[in-house]
Amino acid sequence: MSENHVYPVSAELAEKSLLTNEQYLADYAASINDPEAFWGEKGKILDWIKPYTKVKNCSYDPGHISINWFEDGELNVSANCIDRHLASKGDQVAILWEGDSPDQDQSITYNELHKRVCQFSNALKAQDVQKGDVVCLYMPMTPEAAVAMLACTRIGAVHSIVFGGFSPEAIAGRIIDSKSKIVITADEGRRGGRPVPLKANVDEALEKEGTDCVEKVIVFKNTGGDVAWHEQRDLDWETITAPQSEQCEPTAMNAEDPLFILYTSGSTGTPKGVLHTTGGYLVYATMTFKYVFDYQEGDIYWCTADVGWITGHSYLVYGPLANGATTLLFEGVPTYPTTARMSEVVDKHNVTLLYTAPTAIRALMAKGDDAIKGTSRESLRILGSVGEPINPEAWEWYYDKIGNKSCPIVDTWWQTETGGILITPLPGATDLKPGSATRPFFGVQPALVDNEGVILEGAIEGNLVMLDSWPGQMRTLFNNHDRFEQTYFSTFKGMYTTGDGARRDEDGYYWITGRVDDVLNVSGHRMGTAEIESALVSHPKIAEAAVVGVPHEIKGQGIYAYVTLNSGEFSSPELYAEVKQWVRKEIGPIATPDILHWAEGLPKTRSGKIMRRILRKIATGESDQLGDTSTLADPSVVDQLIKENAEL
Ligand code: 6R9
Repeated sequence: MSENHVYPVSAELAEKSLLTNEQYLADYAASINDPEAFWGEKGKILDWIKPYTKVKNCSYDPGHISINWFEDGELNVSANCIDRHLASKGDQVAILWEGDSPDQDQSITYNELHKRVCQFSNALKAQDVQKGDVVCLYMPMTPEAAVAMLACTRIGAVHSIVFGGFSPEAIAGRIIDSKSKIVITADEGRRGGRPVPLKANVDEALEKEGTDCVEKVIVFKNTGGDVAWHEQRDLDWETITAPQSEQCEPTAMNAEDPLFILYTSGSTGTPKGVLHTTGGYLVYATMTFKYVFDYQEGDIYWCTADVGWITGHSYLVYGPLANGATTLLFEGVPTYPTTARMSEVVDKHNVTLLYTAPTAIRALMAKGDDAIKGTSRESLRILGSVGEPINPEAWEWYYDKIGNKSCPIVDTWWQTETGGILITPLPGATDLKPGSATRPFFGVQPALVDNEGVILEGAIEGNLVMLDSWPGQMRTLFNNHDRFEQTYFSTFKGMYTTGDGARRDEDGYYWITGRVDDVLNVSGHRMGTAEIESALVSHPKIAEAAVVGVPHEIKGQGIYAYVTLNSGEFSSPELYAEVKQWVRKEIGPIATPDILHWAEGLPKTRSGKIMRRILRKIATGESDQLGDTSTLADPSVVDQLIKENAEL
């Protein structure tokens, strides 16, 4: 599809949306010309216990990276997400829960949510959880996940959510790094008709060395499945919560007090603990939710992301609830029990705003009209996409089939680190081009730079950076400010490095081209090649491994792993399966390699550096475009790999 294919905003849409293009342009200019005044005003979207007098205090100067917003203000996140809505919409549904099985659902009003969160907050307090303590959540997609998050924020505890698909190894790593005091989990989760052994995974994680910071494990009985019980350590959610008072005074938090830690993959080393703080994060999540989804009273909003990812934090829980919206939380998967489940859920709950990922869209697209069979999806008003570049074919299918050619698509570009959406269309303001995330949100100053950090002008491609801070920006890496500075501010001085490449067209629209570093994006999940390699080489028979991404029709990127065995070891179909299983167990199912390539040797420079550029070309069958190979220590390795690839 050509980029000239434009879907202009209709006069009718502009009329009924919160913002027109003229308003966007004027407000955007104001937000850049005077961020203090702009955000000083917009910060009032929240209720403050103590109003701020300072708005922005940020430095991108090398050696002094420091980011502060609304720094003398005080507020409470759960009070903003719940209490302030009680008077006007206490009986409105806050969380609409749809179970894995279509006959299970729940509607939780703001009044009910308030009660549940207060009781659970008191239960946490009774376990001596205090302001600043880190609480690890390893939860299924049930309302209790949101209740636990909000309860943490109510008492000032810092949550660290671990995605329910991660392995015991991965849980342990995050518990150790964050020094979690409590773990909150469930007996089991449910996905696609199958149980997920959450408690068993936690039990296994807590057997690992270094996890003795954990004092208690709170277990929500979700499926009633059989689980081991450690009398001294395990607590039943219901038993400790039911007797608690239904009132719990929200703790006043400074705007810069930590709100949560969320681990994400980088190009090197272990996952990084991205730290977000209270005031700026919530202002930004609330503002972006409102304008990007054009939120209006009566909307039913459904974000399909898991709470274990940043999208599940900002746009499943905090952004929608701070706006007083009804947010749908779905336990299952888009194609169970039928291919049309996603569309069926839309019809069942009259969803008006739908936010999902390209990988889900492509998986449905592969099923053709079965994905919408027997459904009308007439309630839909706006569609959203997040997590990876959406190819124009998938965009068009989403638009035509799911949206009945009548809903604008907001292709939202952002990252765990950015806290909220940075580049996105706004429904009534932005003409759409399939495949483009279009223009910056208020206060966001993207730029493209060359590899030397020189800012590029006009229609051009380059490294995507941000020239100044926005309220939702991460503040540091938990306990590792040096790594924070090194990772995000050292490649190009004085700017935030996103790690993504992008192209800007004649209209100033941004087209994200993907990661420029060694980070893969598999089904919208970020995976560091280094993490997968380190899982591979921890296998006793493996000497060396190199992982690259290859295009994958549904997942966006697939994982292609070159594996060199120890001398004396031989490849076999059994070992192939065993190695895949090994990675699955070390990290989680999402990291399972798609292809293993038994390699006798890897292409290296004379200084011993693996030449990934060459490995990528071989993996994608472009061995006629290897580029400069003059620095190779042993060129015959490459010929051998090309031969082996052809035989895979
Ligand atoms: C929110 C989230 C971040 C990386 C990011 C980029 C890719 C996200 C995108 C997109 C193109 C979009 N990405 N949204 N690429 N178009 N609309 O996904 O956070 O898990 O940290 O991933 O995902 O490469 O750098 P996170």
